[in-house]
Amino acid sequence: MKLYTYAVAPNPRRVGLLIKYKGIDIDTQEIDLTAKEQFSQEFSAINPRATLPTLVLDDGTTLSDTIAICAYLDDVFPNKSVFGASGLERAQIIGYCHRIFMEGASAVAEVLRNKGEAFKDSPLPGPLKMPQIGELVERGNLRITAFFEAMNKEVIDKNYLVGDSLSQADIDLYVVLGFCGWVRRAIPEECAALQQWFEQMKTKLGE
Ligand SMILES: N[C@@H](CCC(=O)N[C@@H](CS)C(=O)NCC(=O)O)C(=O)O
Repeated sequence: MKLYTYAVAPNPRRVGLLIKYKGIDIDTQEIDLTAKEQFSQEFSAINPRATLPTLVLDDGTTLSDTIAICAYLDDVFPNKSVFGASGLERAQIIGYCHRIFMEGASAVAEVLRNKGEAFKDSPLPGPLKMPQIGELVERGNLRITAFFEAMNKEVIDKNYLVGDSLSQADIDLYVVLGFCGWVRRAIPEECAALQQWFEQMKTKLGE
């Protein structure tokens, strides 16, 4: 199999930290998003959605959604599973990953991509061209505040979001809290449980 990635970007980081935590080795190629390499003819033939990460299996099957890639890799490399010890834990972990993506990552992307030249005509990932909407920057910031508050409640008196070991939900929350920094949003002081959880997770992930 081969992983196409751009290691510093948030969705690729969700996979990168999973790979690092599990200590697995995968053939990897960097596609430079700042150079718009995702739109090259060569990469468009691999993933017409032009997004990263993308995992191509040996039989040619392509996975182009982070949660699908993570679930697949966890299944193929079961050592140190990050998808739970039971069916219920697996469901809870996937639920958190979805929520963190929808409420956190997409709020940050709303702020980041609806202003400035870098994402002009490209407020959404992929080849779709459309105008930026300035008002979404303000709404995105409100959503980030709500995300911090909601996640603060989720981690009170908890080492991990689900169960008693590190999961993909923890990796995703850690990555998205870091992504908030891209739009100069730090975890607020009043979210002390979340600040503490983030610092502890940094150590656990060897960051
Ligand atoms: N559906 C994808 C979305 C991944 C995504 O948005 N990746 C970003 C990098 S974090 C990307 O490829 N952006 C390409 C672009 O901005 O054109 C997933 O869940 O993995």
